[in-house]
Amino acid sequence: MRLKVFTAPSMNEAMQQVRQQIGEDAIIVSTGKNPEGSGVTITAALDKAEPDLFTPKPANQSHALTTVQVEAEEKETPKTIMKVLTDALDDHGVPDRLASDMLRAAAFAQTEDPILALGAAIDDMFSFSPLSTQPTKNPIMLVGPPGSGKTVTLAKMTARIMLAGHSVQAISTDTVRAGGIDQLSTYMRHMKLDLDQADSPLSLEALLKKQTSPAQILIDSLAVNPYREKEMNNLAKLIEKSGAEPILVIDGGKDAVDFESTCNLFQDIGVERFILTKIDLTRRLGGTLAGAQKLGLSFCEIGTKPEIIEGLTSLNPVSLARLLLPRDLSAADGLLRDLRT
Ligand SMILES: Nc1nc2c(ncn2[C@@H]2O[C@H](COP(=O)(O)OP(=O)(O)OP(=O)(O)O)[C@@H](O)[C@H]2O)c(=O)[nH]1
Ligand SMILES: [Mg+2]
Repeated sequence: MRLKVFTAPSMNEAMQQVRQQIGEDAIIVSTGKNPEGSGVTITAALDKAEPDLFTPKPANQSHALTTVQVEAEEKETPKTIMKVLTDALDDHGVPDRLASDMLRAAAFAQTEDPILALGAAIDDMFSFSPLSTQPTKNPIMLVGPPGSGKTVTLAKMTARIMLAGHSVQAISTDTVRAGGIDQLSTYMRHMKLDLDQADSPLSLEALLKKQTSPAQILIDSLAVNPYREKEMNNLAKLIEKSGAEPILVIDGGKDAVDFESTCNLFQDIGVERFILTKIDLTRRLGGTLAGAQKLGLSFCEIGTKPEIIEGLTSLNPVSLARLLLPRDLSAADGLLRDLRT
């Protein structure tokens, strides 16, 4: 592991030195004011394959280090902000290249608060498009693979919109699966709403043409296997005939390849943002981050619990940073509690 300290008048110039001398793969270990004068310092490592150097060692432990390494190691005690971020991204299985880019962007934030630094990096590198608080002109259709949480998410959205004082027209197109209609109509009955049904693109189109009230129209869809062309074509027709915005509902915890290939197929039928469900069951978000960033998909909302009331939360760069930083269950529970308030 090679560590090197770079000193420059500004963070920008120091980062340029890092890039020139170590390259794009440099891992930023710490940043801060130059303790010996004006300007800033960045401590960078070539890779993170040998984490031992990052762990503070007992003072009497002897080991051969270069002057630069000793200097850098002294600065790493106690745990630096960059060490906190490196560990968090590593724990989430964020692919090395993306983690390195995120750390670099976090270093630019020039803050000692890990949440703000990571939030700034996320703000630079990811996009967010939460659900509108007002009814949208076009219907919203929730789409996704089997069991991802489409129907429950639709019920959560309905509850949230109604609590905000707006009306909702819910339509199910899941007329094939046994119990598909029953599940949603039960939720709707609890909210004293009727559920409309459409069993084909044409019947959906006809139903929507009759709609005159300013209600938010929410459409539940039949699960599709994104790798089956016929199923995706049927879904594409429903989207086309309804003029709805398709929002992908997908559960967390997939690896980067699975997440990206699934999302990519839904992108082909018009998806631009996704709701990430079952966050309460998910411990690693590296695959989601990698896929979202690569495809340019926007984070929309997260499903934080199976219950309908307050089970859906909007995300922004800082709340995503907070979601990434805690590792243990109790910390994550605390975070989810915070997110809901
Ligand atoms: N823990 C947890 N469970 C959730 C969440 N969202 C949905 N679920 C559960 O996931 C299961 C599937 O949810 P559904 O809403 O029926 O999923 P779906 O995508 O409509 O399923 P199909 O229509 O069969 O494709 C149910 O048991 C839900 O309670 C969540 O955010 N957290
Ligand atoms: Mg469903």
